[in-house]
Amino acid sequence: MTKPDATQATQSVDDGSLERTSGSGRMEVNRHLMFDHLVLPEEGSPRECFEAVSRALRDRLARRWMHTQRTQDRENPKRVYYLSMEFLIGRTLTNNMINLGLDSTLHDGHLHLEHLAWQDIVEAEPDAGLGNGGLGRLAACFIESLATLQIPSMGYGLRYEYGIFRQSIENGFQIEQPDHWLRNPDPWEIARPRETAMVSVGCQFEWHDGKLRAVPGGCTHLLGVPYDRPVVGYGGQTINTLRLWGVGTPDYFDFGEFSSGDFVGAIVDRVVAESITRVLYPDDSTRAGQALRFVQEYFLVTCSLADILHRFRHSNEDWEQLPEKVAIQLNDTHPAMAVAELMRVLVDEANLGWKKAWELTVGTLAYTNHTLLPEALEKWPVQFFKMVCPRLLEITLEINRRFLAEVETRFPNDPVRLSRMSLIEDAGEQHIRMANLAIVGTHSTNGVAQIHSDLLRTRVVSDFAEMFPHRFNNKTNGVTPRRWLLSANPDLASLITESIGDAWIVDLSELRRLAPLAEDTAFRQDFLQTKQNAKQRFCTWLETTTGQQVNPTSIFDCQVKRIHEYKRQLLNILHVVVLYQRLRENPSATFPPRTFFFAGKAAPAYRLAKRIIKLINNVGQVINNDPVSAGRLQVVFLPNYNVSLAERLIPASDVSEQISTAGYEASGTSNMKFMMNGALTIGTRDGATIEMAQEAGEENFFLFGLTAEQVAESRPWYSPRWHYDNELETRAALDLIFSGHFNRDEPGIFEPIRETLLEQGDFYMHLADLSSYAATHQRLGEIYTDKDAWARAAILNVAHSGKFSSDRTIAEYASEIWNAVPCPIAHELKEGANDVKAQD
Ligand code: 26V
Repeated sequence: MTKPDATQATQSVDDGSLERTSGSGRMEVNRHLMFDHLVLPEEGSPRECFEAVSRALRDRLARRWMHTQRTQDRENPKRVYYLSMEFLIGRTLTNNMINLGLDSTLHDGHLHLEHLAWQDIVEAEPDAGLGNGGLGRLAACFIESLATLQIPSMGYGLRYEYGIFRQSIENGFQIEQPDHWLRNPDPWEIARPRETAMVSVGCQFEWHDGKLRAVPGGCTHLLGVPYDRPVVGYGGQTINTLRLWGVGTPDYFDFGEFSSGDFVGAIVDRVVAESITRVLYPDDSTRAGQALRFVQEYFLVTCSLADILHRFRHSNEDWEQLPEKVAIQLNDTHPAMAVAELMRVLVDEANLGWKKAWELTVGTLAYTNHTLLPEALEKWPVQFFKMVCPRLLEITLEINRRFLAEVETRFPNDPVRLSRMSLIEDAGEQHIRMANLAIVGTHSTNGVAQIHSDLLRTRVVSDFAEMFPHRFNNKTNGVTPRRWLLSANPDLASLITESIGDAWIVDLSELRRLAPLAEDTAFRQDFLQTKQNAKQRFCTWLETTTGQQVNPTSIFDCQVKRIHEYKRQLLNILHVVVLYQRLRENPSATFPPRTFFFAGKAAPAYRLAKRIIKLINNVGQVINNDPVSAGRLQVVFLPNYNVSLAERLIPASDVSEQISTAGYEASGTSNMKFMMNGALTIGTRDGATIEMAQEAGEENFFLFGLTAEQVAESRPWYSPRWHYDNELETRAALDLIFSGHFNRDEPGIFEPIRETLLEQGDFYMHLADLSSYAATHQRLGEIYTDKDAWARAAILNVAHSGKFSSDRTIAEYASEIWNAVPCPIAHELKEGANDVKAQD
């Protein structure tokens, strides 16, 4: 390798167009290694090389990014804002390279960083795990699709210094460790201190000369500092922004106390205030009853609205135009305070008058619901509002007063309805019902799969659907095929492109053209070979990183998602025990070898979910080592499930487990990723799985179990005991588990699970579905041994997965909720050369 010198570096960088990169790409990277890290290229560590490659890439996209923003400013189109407490981004480097069209030019053989494998550089980037699960990952897929569709848009979220906790498994138990993902500087973020927003906390107001004024001394002020991340659309034309807010405190923070002499108190307050964006809440189902979470939500809403309205005012004179120029989507109720905050700005600051302000607020905001679990519907103590944002409480109470008057007019003499629909829950401590506020204060409420939208309308908030039938609609979720197929599974992506061209990358419905190839023997062979290669790659990775060995010819059966009772990992492991029992009773029984992969995190406070993790690990420990099952049944719990692990595992999977109690999984999105990657689904009729089976044809699917209606109907009389008493295999499996077979040295540890299943009514109806689940698995195993039949069904699944692209979902949001259209960005050819020159 030649030694770089500064002259060589600066001379060569002027040929940096996005389209032709190989030679100069190396020099840009070398330059960053030298000037940012003071190391020679051959000495760069994986982390240093990652930063240098990322910075070189960021240099390349900077002009396009600015150009996108300038074009959007000039054209003043309608902009879409996606407000979310979570963005589960994962890694950024590979994704941005692919979307910029640079994947084959910057890495292997071009960078001349021969001392490192490209994969080591990629893996030096930590996952940005700023989300809990599906809701956060959906937000990340959506902003990528918005950029790909060239829709002027921005994501707004929080810059948590600690993302979702790192999970390790010790003696079968989940251990949580902090995820300090920002320990090293992140090349993908750019701080924008000049666009800092001011947030006031705890302000009291008084009327003064007919205007509302903050009472002096009664407020604390926080700063919202924007950190921007580029969101590169496929093709690299549009580069939108994800703006994450970090908290800061002004220099005069708590000056009152400071000057009165309490120096230490003032510093402590500052430290407390600066913790607001420290950590992501790790609970994806039950409301963590903590004021800090409330302040986080308030902080996101006030910073983002101030920023959005500032941008709006910059290009528009008239507030009347707000709904024509701005669409704000609320990702769940987490940012639902936006209803009250937007009213505050329009009434108190713009002096518009209540009626006009309300019309503009409802016209601008829209709300997406992501859960049917009643315990996950947010309710905030009125006391929190009083302490943090008393003006928003006044406004919310006024919204409620006017709304209930309207309800009374429509449905006179129905006090029970009034109390159900009220924004205030009055049982004991008063709470604000955030879902009610979100429905009343927006023009659209959508669910995330057809069944979920239907249940939302007919069961969960039926009073509201009766009141505002036109506001309710469905937007079935989708995932971005760039990350989840093109990038995660390059072999399958190439096979597809060789067969039908590459239009599928931006129009996933093109995959339909694969359907006839399901009958083509050579294609089936290639398809199976691609899967086998992916499995082999996964095994090699697993062995080199953990030492664990897995049989690459076994069926890879995967359930990867948050650990939650309704998702029923317990049903899966019960079935594994049923299979084990069969082998114990009949060691010569034949079935194809299976590996059951589990991965997922349990909320740290969710005791039963953590006990389910322990059960899975203990069952694995015994089954993997028992001569009767070893080599035929294997259970693998992969620790620390995150986006990057999903990208490795999903391409290698044969079977996707989507086995929630019907009526509880709003949509699911990993189900779609598995389908695109050629796994077959075993699942209940729940969430988007129903629509997937409709697309693929039920004959290419393994559906089982009670439907949502049957679950609801049978609740009153359902008896898990009946199944225990009458189903031999069910009883044998439960008896084996609760006899202590899997916990010889840990007596009683699975007692909470026994109680849930057999004493406390088995709320999620595991035992109701176990026998049909086992029978369906039996059929699945038989079909797996018929390679042609399996390949045919898997190809047809891929071919019919087109509907589940987030491009389709976003196009529907754009036309049916936001009324937003693309704003194409024209780039001069070769402007990349100037990009780099400009810095010299
Ligand atoms: C609630 C809370 C409460 C406070 C602490 C933090 C936190 C975080 C999340 C939630 C609500 C989670 C709802 C959710 O994740 N729903 C999932 O959304 C996916 C995308 O629409 C969907 O595919 C899944 O079926 C659904 O469970």
